[in-house]
Amino acid sequence: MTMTTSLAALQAWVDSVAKLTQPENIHWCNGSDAENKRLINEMLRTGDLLELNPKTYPNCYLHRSHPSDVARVEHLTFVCTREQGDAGPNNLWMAPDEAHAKIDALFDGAMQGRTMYVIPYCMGPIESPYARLGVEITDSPYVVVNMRMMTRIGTDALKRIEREGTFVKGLHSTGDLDPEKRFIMHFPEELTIKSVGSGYGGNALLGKKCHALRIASWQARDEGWMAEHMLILGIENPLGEVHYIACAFPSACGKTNLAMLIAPESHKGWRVWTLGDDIAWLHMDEDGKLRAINPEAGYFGVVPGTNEKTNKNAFDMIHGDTIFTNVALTADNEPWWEDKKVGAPAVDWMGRKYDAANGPAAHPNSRFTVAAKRNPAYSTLAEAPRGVPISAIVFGGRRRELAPLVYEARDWNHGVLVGASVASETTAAATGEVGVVRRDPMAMKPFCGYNFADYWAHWLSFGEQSKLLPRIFHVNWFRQDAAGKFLWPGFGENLRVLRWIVDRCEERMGARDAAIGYLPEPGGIDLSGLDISTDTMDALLSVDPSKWQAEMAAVGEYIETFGDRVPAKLKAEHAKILKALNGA
Ligand code: OXD
Ligand code: MN
Repeated sequence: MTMTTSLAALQAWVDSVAKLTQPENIHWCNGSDAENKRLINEMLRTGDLLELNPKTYPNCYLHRSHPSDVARVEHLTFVCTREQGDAGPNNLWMAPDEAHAKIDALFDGAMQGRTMYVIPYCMGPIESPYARLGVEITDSPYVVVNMRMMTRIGTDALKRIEREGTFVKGLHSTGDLDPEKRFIMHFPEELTIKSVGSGYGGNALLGKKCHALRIASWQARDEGWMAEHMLILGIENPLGEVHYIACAFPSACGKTNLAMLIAPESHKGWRVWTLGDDIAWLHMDEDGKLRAINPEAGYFGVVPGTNEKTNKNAFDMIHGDTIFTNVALTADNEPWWEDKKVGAPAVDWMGRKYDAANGPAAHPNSRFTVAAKRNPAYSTLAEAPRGVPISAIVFGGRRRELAPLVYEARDWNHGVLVGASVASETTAAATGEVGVVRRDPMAMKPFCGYNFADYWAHWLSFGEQSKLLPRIFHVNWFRQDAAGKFLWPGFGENLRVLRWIVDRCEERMGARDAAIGYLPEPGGIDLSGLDISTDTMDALLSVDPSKWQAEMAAVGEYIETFGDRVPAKLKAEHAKILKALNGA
């Protein structure tokens, strides 16, 4: 085999994978346009991609995945550390030797007759000191073209890998898509990922969840930074001042929509800039400020619900250079999804003639993949090597009741408890029941590559290092009335809540001191031009002490399941809030 890299460790790994998987060809990806075109043409030939209407959706393609392979599979996702306690009760665990043996047996000969692609990639701007490197080996051309949009792949990444010598090894094979032979395994101590039997984004685009969250969270703990499931946005006021905010919400809870928000009519001169829609890497700078980069370079977003009103930026963005996965088609060969508001489905996501009796036309977790630069609200600071300083961290979940529209933690340690207490109704982003409330600390339940108790200790350790940390907030856009109607209009109107958050950070806004933290005072949230009653606002900002006592008791029980490793400081914060609630 011809030598294709000067880094002996990388070449040796590629050779050993080829020996195991026995591909027909090996292709090192350089990330060029020509290479991308060639792969797309090949997939058009094999039927892996279908071309969409070139007039209205130029350079757009549809991919249909196997119907059993449409979401992340948390029940098949493992963290394989030498000590089980290091993976923690929040992860499925397998001993590394056993895991390697099990998964290598599935990789044995898995690439026969296929091409093996070697994708060097960089998570983060290529010149960023905060960026980290990886190489994904895959037998899926769909993975290559998606990774090319989602990360920075090719020659420049390879050069940096060769210079630094350290990279995350990710091995992926689509296998035969038999759900019985599907595993997503992480070996954080070896900076290694092995994924077999799925072509779905979160399982197969290894730079995303597997590297940038599960492995990176481990690396971050060791190196003193944070890898989080957070969007990053800039909010610009009419004076041109910009504040940067990082928000952690569980999957399919509107991170992409918030990151691309368009100010409502009532807010002339306000703008939101997108830096990232899913993942933030946070580092403390010399002054003690937290700075964020988005390790990704594209969006892998949920399509249903995207329309001119809910997210015009996304709607416009995905009219070109986009790969759709599992959407429906109109008679004009345009992509179609529920709530698109234009057109009608002719063919469903499985390729059948559309029949409402078969359920939604597009899969509820159908996705778009698109380069971030296509976003009209894209902030060029997403390319800044040192990222942006973060003023506020915002947690949130999908809660029909209980959690108010917004509240602020008293300080960093309390904020860590607020993050650890996040719970949300499950969505179609992962296989399993939808709509049940589950604990999802920091929106990282599926993504934290180590024991949550240690992760909370890591979060708390930042509070000891700096007095200039971001303030921490919690939002809930999803509160409903007794009839199941959403109380808050959401989407562009969420800007009003972001403004309150920025005003709090700038110390130009008072707050009501409640047992759970600081809440907006009456009039604190600017409601000009919004048709919402005082009763509704009262309901949105109400804190029911007995429901909150029950909630905090449940949080306490949940934290206890992590045993002795739970930091005493977190328990002390919990006790404080419980006491305040009991006195309320
Ligand atoms: C995602 C997810 O795809 O969280 O971002 O599932
Ligand atoms: Mn996500």
